[in-house]
Amino acid sequence: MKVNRVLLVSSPLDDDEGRREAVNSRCFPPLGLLRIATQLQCDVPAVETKVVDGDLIGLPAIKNLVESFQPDIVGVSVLTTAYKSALEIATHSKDCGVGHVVFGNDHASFFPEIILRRHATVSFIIVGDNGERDFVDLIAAIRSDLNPFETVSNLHAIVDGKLLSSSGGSGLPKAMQPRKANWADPQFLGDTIGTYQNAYASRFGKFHNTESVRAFLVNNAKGCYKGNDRCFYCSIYDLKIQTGSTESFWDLIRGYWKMYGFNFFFEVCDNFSGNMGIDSGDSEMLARLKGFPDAEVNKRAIAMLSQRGIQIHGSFVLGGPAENETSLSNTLSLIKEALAEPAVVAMEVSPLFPMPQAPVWDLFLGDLGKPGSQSKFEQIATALGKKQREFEPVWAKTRAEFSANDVIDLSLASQMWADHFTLLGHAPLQAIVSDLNVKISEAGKITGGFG
Ligand code: B12
Ligand code: SF4
Repeated sequence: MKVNRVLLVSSPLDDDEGRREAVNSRCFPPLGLLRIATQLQCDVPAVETKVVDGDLIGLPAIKNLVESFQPDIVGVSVLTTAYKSALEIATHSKDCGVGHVVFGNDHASFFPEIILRRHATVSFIIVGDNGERDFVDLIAAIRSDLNPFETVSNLHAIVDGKLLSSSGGSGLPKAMQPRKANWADPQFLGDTIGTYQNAYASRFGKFHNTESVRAFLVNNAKGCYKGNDRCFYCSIYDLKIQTGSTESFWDLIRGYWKMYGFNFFFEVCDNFSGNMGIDSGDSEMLARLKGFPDAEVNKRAIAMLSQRGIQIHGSFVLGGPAENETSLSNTLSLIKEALAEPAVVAMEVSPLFPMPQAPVWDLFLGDLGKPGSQSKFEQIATALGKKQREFEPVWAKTRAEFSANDVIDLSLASQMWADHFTLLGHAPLQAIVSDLNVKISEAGKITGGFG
């Protein structure tokens, strides 16, 4: 098939009532897509590639672009919170005669078969964290009319009613060599690079003592050391550790600085990044959420960062498993202390959202088969003062709503979680989150979050 034009779209956040943006939303471009576009241009230069950020331009503008650019292939980056928009983009693309729509990123990776069976508008799903390699191999295969399942890793599609899947890489000759261009070429952003950098500077510039900060994303390390025992709410598809060379990383930083004048870099590694997951001020809650039972560690970390002049974007989760008045009040005290700390420049307080792949998802659906799930559940049930059988009617409802379902109503999930798995309930928690957001703004910090 002829492939002259490829459009890569980061799906915009679904328009759900009450959803808030992250503190640095629209301050950074979609790095994963930029890296895919950069690699595509390098390997298949004949293809014209555009990258667009749905959160920046919105769904109607994306649809217009599909009409005017007339791509042969549309690749969509799909997170759980942006899945409904992604389906709309797929439908519109197919209506406009696009040859193939390809979904990638976390949400697509969770449910390839369900998505492909339910939505004929989605032609392929590439799961996992190596889009630079796998998407580029797919384009090359389609252009050469080769069977993509022989040359592309992590690929899924329905063919003649059957799910076809290629393995995770080994055995496929091209995939043996990862071709990860760490370089993400800012030229794909055109003028919008200024839009992002101005948004960052106007929101955070005052904390850098300068308005001339020019921020950009980089990523030299993926994955997390807690891969086998992930945090209770962690909904990242793949936590396998992958790192690039330190030398080429610094070359990259020097290159961005010299060529483009970028002078502030946000490393978005899964396990450490610009956002500090403080989560809770209660030791028992921290043990349940993150597996370390010491709220003092958080306080010491804040103090140490502050002493060294390192600014903190802190995030807190309210409504953890069996959250009660005491644990909440410990967290509220820590939030109060953090608000008085000048090094804390941004704070996100969110209710807990159960999302796929996270340990909370299994407990929420009563799927206790994984190692450790049963004992985790029993501890939480004891703290809630309930017997396992009392959860059966709740699980019947959560399974009916969320099992084997690609479209997740996150507001409902969060509400059902807080009502049945905490001692506080959803409505009071929501009220506290709203009140805290007012206080965070009044303290001169940037507010945002999830929920
Ligand atoms: C930076 C970041 C942001 C930035 C994004 C900037 C931007 N414009 O992209 C901002 C702050 C704006 C943001 C917003 C949000 N984020 Co965010 N974000 C991240 C973070 C920290 C890094 C992402 C990144 O750039 N990684 C580096 C690049 C190189 O890798 P990548 O994005 O994974 O892309 C690779 C593969 O996934 C794949 N791929 C990606 N897209 C595609 C598309 C195709 C077609 C193919 C084939 C492959 C492919 O190939 C890429 C290259 O290897 C991740 C956590 C993490 N470390 O992954 C959370 C994360 C992705 N965010 C998350 C969430 C929840 C949000 C928000 C809802 C927060 C909010 N309240 O607004 C919004 C959602 C925005 C949206 N439209 O969906 C969750 C998603 C969970 C889920 N199950 O979906 C994550 C995993 C954090 C977490 N711990 O849970 N985020
Ligand atoms: S939330 Fe962060 S620290 Fe926890 S398992 Fe996920 S990546 Fe690792």
